Amino acid sequence: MARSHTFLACFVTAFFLTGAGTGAAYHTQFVATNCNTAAPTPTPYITRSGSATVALRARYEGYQWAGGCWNNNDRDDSPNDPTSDPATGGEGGDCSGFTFKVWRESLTESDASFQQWGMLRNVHGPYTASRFKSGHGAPNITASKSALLKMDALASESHIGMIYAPNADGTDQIIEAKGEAYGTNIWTRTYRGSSSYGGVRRTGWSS
Ligand SMILES: [Ca+2]
Ligand SMILES: [Ca+2]
Repeated sequence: MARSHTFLACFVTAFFLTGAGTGAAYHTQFVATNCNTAAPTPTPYITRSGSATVALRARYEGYQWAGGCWNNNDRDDSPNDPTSDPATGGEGGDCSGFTFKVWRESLTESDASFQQWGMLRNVHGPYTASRFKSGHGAPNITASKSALLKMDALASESHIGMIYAPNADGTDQIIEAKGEAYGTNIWTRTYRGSSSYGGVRRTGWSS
């Protein structure tokens, strides 16, 4: 995927975050038809393995720029949306929205508590990939790439993916919402070895 395309696919501005979920959906009408605005459930006990299970529900589902709502039928219900439009209302998170939900974060940036969002709860959260990379938000810190664990993340200025499992050769199996043409899945990536990427950790895990 060309760098410019990745940037386009994953960079979400505050303007678009403000508008996400309120714009008129078109194309497949996935969000308008299926998604909700339910309050999250506070969860005092959170594990990395449990978070991986949450992430796997999104595997094989769609990708939506600025999105954050998906089902669990192992198909992209909103393929081929225009990649230049964050308001198409299709299925899926984008890279940072997917991370926000899997890490069970609060919409309040000063709140580091764990908040469980339903799959069909359409929410992106306040963070872009770039902001995750910088450790913005009370739950998030930058971390040494050599110390990263399962469900920590690797982030660049334009993309973020979580470590599903490290590989023996220094690459990782990354679970990520990659782009309109790719959806959400696990791929072997070399982010850990790339100078464009830094380590990011969600703090506060129970185990
Ligand atoms: Ca689906
Ligand atoms: Ca889509």
